[in-house]
This record gives sequence, C-alpha cells and structure tokens, in this order.
Amino acid sequence: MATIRFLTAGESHGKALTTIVEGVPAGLYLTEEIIRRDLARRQHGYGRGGRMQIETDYAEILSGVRFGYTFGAPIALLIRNKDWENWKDVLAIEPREGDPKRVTRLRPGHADLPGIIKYRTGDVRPILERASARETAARVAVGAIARQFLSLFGIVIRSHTTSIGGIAIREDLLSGDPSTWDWEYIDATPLRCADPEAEQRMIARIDQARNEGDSLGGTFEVVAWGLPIGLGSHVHWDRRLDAQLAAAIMSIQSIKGVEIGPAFENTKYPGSQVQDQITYDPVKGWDRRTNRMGGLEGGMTTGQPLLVRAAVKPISTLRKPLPSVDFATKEESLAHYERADTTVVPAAGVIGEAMVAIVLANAILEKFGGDHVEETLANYRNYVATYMPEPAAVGAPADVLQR
Ligand code: EPS
Repeated sequence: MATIRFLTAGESHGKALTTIVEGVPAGLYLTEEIIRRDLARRQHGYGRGGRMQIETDYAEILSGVRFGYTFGAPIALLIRNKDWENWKDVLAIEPREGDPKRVTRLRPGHADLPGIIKYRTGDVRPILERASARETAARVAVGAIARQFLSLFGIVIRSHTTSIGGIAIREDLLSGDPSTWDWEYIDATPLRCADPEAEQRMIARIDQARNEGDSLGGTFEVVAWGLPIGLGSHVHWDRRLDAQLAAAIMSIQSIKGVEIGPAFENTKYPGSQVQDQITYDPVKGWDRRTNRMGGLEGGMTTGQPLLVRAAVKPISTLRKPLPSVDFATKEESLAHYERADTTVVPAAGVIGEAMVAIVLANAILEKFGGDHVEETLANYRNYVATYMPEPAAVGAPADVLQR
C-alpha cells in the first residue's frame, strides 16, 4: 500500500480544487510558499491559452501543519479557481431545469464520448470539467510536499522539454551529470527547454499552429538524482518502481506514452552496447559508465540518475474543429470549441516532476518507514552505510531540519 495517499476533487471552472494528503511523516518543514513555487512553475510556459492570465494558483494549507512543520496528520489543501466567478451559472450547484449552454458536439480525443455514455450526463460539460488538466494544479501541490520530503535525502527532481511538434532538442546538450546542468536557466526559458536554437523553432511552430486553430504535442523528460541504490523491488509486479512510475506518468491528462531512459532507442542495439557497465571506486563506491537503463534495473534504483520520458499528445480542443457528431441529434456536426491551450508540454514536465516525486517519496517510505522524518533519515543512513565505502559520505545535509 502506498504510504502517502491523496485524493483530489474539483472541476476546471468550479469553486476550487481540494486535496487531502495522508501519510506524510511528522517533522517536515512545510509552508504555503514552498508549494506556491511549484504551482507558479506549472503556470509558466509559452503556448498556454487565456486561462493562465486569469489564475494565480495558490494552495492554502487548511490542516496538518503547525508552526511550519507537519505533525503526521492529513494535510488538506485548497486551490481556489478565480475563473469560477465567470462560470457560476454553468456550474451551479443548486437544482436547475435544463442548460441553455449544453455541450453535445463531441470532440475526438477528449473524454467527451466515452464519458457521456458511461455517466449518462446527457451533456459533455460535467465530463470535460473533470477530465480537464486543471486538476493537475492539485497534483503539483502534492508533489511539492513530496519534493520537500525528498530533499531531506538529497534527492532532486527537475524536468525539461525535449520536443514540440516534431522539433527536438540537440541530445548532446544534456549528457553527463544532471546535477551540473543549468536548471535555473532551463526553468526560466519560455518552453523550459535547454536548446535555445530549437526553442526558437518550436515557438514559431506554436505560433503557426495557433494561427491555424490547431494544437501541438511533444515530449519531456523528468530527471531525478541523489537516489540511493535499491528503491523499489524486483520481487513482485506492483513493487517494481518502473511500473509505479509508468502508471503515475500515464495518469497525467494527455500523456499517451512513457519510457525509462532511452528505452525505444536501446531496441536498435545488441545487448553488448546497451548494458551499463558496473564500476567500483574505493571512495565513491558503486558506479556505472553509462546510464542507458535510465537509473532502474529489476524495478529498483541503481543509484544513477532516474530518467523518465513521456509523450504528450496534441490537446484535443481545436479552434478549427474537426468534423464530428452531435450526441443529441446523432447528426454530423463540427466538434465543440471553447478557449484552450495550443500546447501544454512545458507545464506537463512540471506535472511529471510532481508524479515522480510522489512515487519516489513512497518508495523511500516503503523502504525506510518512520512516523517522524528523523526516524526515516536514521534508517536511511543506516542502510546506505551498508554499501557506501566512506560512511562520512553517507546521508543528507544534516542542517536541513534546522531551517
Ligand atoms: C483545459 C482547458 C484550458 C486550460 C486548462 C485545461 O482551460 P479553459 O477551458 O479555462 O481555458 O487552460 O488548464 C488549466 C486551467 C490549468 O490550470 O492547467 C482543458 O480542457 O483540459
């Protein structure tokens, strides 16, 4: 069972997104400002629609934190939707006869058709409201808590855009040790992209798609480093960390593919060129010459950086709608259109970070347990000392709890 569990509720244009996060150990330093930073990163990114000008996402902590520290109780979060003011009638809670703005013209690629049939709503509105990626604001807030917990162990998670609309970054830009890459720079660029030349072409492509009433997909990579060897397990399918990561990433709206490291690329080469050769250094300990397995072997971390890559489909709401069918009349009609984004790939990377953080925080808690973070840290240090040559090199920054 996952140790940290969370539920989200809320419609895209409803009053608010709410979340309850259960299972975070006591003693974790946590403030609304820590969560706000990640929420702002998710809102940044060229190619979003008008909605991001309306919202300034902020998670109020309603419970589970006192004097800046968690104490083991569930943490409740509330993110208000400013846009709710404009949707009060369409999403009224009180009973009402019919809806003059009923949506029945189905968008291929969205949850519209399976949702309206399955839930018998007779109206796509409630389906699209909950299927919307607005919900990911709540997930990013949970991810910020998980990230704060992981920082105690020296684990860092970042992401970057690797392609949009078929335009890819130069791969050699991001080789070697990710802890040395300029993540502040990447985060500040319009597309959260490491390759300025490719980024310019991506921006031009986004402008073209916007002008044509079209949308674009792409790919991103989440990178995590500072991981101990042996998170996850080979012994059972649902304890394999790669399975948990793939499920978590695939649960993000618009994601249609995931790979660990260069998994599809690896299929082109014989085994002799793909396995990551093992080395041992008397000071640094176990290491690898390459990282083509993306930091996982047998469903367990190898101690190498974790590389999780994902494919984001072009979003399905198009200003130039595709031919479709009206659910009410069953006659041919153009698909529904309302304000939407042209591309969401830069934001999807931040959401991917959040989901990876939640999975890794659970992997740490599964292995090391603990109701207070000091207990988890003590177990962590004890374990890492079993395979590290220099006990002094073990463990997280000791002063991190003093902030
Ligand atoms: C979304 C459509 C757009 C996006 C929204 C997801 O919203 P609106 O319909 O209000 O213009 O901006 O994403 C967010 C609001 C967000 O915070 O990410 C959709 O249909 O999925």
